[in-house]
Amino acid sequence: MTLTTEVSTALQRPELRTAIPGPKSLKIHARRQEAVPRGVGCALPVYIEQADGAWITDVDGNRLLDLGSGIGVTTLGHTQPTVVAAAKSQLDRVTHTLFTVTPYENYVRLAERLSAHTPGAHAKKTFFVNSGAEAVENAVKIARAHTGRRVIAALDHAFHGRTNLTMAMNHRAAPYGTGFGPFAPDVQRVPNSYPFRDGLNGEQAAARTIEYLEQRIGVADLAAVIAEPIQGEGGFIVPAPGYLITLQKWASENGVVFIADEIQAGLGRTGTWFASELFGLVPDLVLTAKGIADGLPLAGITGRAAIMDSALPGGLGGTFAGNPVSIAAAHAVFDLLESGAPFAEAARIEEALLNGLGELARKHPEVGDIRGRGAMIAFELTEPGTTTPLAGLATEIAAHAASRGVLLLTAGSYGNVIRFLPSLAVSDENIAFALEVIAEALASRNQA
Ligand code: PLZ
Repeated sequence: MTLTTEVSTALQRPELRTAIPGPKSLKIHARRQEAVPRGVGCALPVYIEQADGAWITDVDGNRLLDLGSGIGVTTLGHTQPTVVAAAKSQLDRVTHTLFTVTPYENYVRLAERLSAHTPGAHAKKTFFVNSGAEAVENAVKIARAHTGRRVIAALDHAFHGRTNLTMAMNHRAAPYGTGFGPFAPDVQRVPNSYPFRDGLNGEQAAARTIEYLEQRIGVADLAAVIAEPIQGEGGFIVPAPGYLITLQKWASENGVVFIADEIQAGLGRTGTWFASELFGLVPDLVLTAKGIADGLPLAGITGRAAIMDSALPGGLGGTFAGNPVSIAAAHAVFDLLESGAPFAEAARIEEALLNGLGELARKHPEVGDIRGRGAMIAFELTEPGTTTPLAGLATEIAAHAASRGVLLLTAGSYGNVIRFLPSLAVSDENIAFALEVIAEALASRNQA
């Protein structure tokens, strides 16, 4: 199994030829400001020409260590050779017919594979759409059709997308919802479990959530509860043990569909096929996207067969939904995952990051919380000994890392989280370098 190319494995540190961003990137960026609206944000204005494994090469010839993987998409590495080969070979055969007009077998086979690998041995069905937000939208349609109920409950600190329905489900108004209303009705948010901030154990946090569900919404109107098993944009919040399973049990006793949004956490990212497994969950519906095709657009909705068949024929789909090239790439991803090797890499990365960050926290009390699983690890920056967010420090660390050739993403409802979402091709040496660079940023703050 190859997760890396020869070139990328050889590289231990970024290779910088210019300041970051370099002159060519800056020129393109100036054009972009004229051509593209500012609402399309930009974490780091380096313009990319080529990418392999955990490395991105920009137009100025700088090779940067990518610890974000396009927000958790190229989990098996950029331009992973078997994925690229599968997509190329599919391109030569057929690129589009539309599955709902004249279907193709690779769609059916991927549906079988996703149904086989999602948690639970019950009968399942799967269909495909183009993006994570679309997967969430479709899960809501199905849950409503199945239950005959209206309301969808999402958790505090959640992120589910940028469409009209999903932006009503996000925790943060700015920038995701501000000015974009009116919002979809019958979406309610309820408290989550956030051990670092609420100090509640799983039972207590679940009791609080359930009280909101019962009193504010009422079971008679509640179609579904949707949860990211580990919250992504919210800052890799790992719920207290027992929280999610208690919530799932309550949902199943009350005829409420339990939806796991595995869009960021699923498909090998946390060292298991699905993050749900870490919490013993068997969700009614499981949503996948991002890493499913290692960079090609695709998303899946998998669920109990009886629930999935609630929509009328023609009620689900979309022109590009289940594109054959994306699906071919996804089969290569599944082949790699079935080999088991990616899970071992995720476990290795978890160990390297948790050890390194633990050391960092001992020297720098601003590192208030370290959490996550597998190659989905984050730390939250707070005033020492408190939960007061230090958002500016997260921005400073990311900016310093960028100047040293390491692409780090921030996250969190308070903007004070640094998250690692590397590809599984990242080496221990790469991680050590990234941690060194973060330590530099923290040390320069202490001197200031
Ligand atoms: N659910 C859990 O993480 C996308 C957002 C990037 P789409 N997260 C990255 C950005 O700033 O737009 C995401 C997610 C979870 C749903 C989504 C939405 O997936 O493929 O971006 O629509």
